[in-house]
Amino acid sequence: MALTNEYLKRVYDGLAERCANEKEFLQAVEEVFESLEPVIEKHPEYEKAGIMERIVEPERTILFRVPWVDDKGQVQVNRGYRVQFNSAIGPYKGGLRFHPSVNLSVMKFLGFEQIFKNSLTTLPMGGGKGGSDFDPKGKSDNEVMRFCQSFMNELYRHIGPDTDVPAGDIGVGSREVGYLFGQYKKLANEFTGVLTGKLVGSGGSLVRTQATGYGLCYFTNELLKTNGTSFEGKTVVVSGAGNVAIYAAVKATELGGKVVAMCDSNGYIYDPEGVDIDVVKDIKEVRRARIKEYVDAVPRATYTEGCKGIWTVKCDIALPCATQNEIDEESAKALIANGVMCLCEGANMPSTPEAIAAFQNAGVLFGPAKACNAGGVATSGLEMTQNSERIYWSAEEVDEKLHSIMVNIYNACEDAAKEAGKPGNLAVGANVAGFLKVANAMLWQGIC
Ligand code: NDP
Ligand code: 2IT
Repeated sequence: MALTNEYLKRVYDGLAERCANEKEFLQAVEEVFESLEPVIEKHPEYEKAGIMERIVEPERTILFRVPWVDDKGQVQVNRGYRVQFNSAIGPYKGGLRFHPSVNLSVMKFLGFEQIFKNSLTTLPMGGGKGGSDFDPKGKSDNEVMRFCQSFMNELYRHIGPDTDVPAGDIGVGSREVGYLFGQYKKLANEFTGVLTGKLVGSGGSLVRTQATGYGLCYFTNELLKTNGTSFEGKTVVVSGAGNVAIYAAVKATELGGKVVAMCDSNGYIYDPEGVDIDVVKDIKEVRRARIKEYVDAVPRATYTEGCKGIWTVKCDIALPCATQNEIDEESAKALIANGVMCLCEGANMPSTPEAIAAFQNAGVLFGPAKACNAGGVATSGLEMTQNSERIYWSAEEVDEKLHSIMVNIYNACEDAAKEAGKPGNLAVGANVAGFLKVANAMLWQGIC
């Protein structure tokens, strides 16, 4: 679909010219702009205040050198990023990704999406993202520690509990957050909630580890319920085997689904009896090994090289939880041909625009990432609240709040989709509902 609104088209075309090399960023912007056409037509004040020109430009982009010494005594240099995208409704908030594919385009797409996702949570958090092209895979703990310390030596001057609060994402889990937090504490000489995803007992919130995966299933469950069904008895495919995938698989199983396939970037496992999540946890969380080892522990399962093949596994519900653009049109068609009835996105932007169109045309129930995976950052927001209050909530209390936030997000998306004349289109609903609060805050704060 091409943009028809004159203002949106002008802003998008200008951006496409200036950011011609930022493919992922332009993809994320175009998807949001397409959804916002009816809103922009209805609110000429947004054009007058240059809201769209401003919202696509990060407030600040920090790019820095991260030098460190490997175990052989050799100097290594990586690139560090922090994109402080929008602070209209709160301090910048969003994860850090350590992966060789990280570049400015990836950082900006993630930061841009984060603005609307954080708005949907209803908590006071602006949007940001950061990371590095550093690859933690195959590095020793000491190498990871030295890298994290060097990364924080620069980042610390740009962040703070009321300024910018990073967290984890791909390649950044509890180990990395620990090293980053330790170095921040040393440099700033303060113990504050400057990062989320901290160790429970050292400022961290219960349920943050599980939150993205659990939240994804709470959202999916609402969508299924609205359509008169549930996880009960459904076959589920979950891509990835990291933080989001593992806890999505746990909750989907708890809600009565049978998870039959999971993957990492090398290949996928198929277990017709239902994946034994404890085995996956041991491989990925404890031993940091490869998913193919699953078949050593569970001989009834099979392993296939290549992660794309996971989308040829027959399922009722698909939960992509690995990375951006992991589902292209061909994979979408394979899922549809195999009878998928619901797809909810745990990863950020896992479906290409062509794949989304295919799902929507085929009547597949579709839950967009910025709504479906908002449970992670929402629980980060709850961690910030606990840190400010200098108090810890019980697991039950956090889980209950997470659950009600996800139900509220689902309802907000449904209502906004209806209001925008696209009932049932949760992708439109998420963009519109997320955008309005940010745009109105920007209007209220003047041109800044
Ligand atoms: P992890 O690093 O814990 O796990 C990532 C998983 O995805 C691994 O199994 C990894 O395989 C696989 N993966 C990563 N990159 C690729 C790739 N290019 N091709 C195929 N597989 C890949 O990350 P998370 O689980 O935290 O993040 C997964 C997704 O969820 C990301 O899109 C992230 O942005 C999103 N997300 C995360 C949140 C969080 O709270 N952590 C919150 C909201 C969204 P391998 O081990 O082989 O690299
Ligand atoms: O994409 C995301 O929302 C995250 N990686 C979580 C961010 C956070 O601040 O908890």
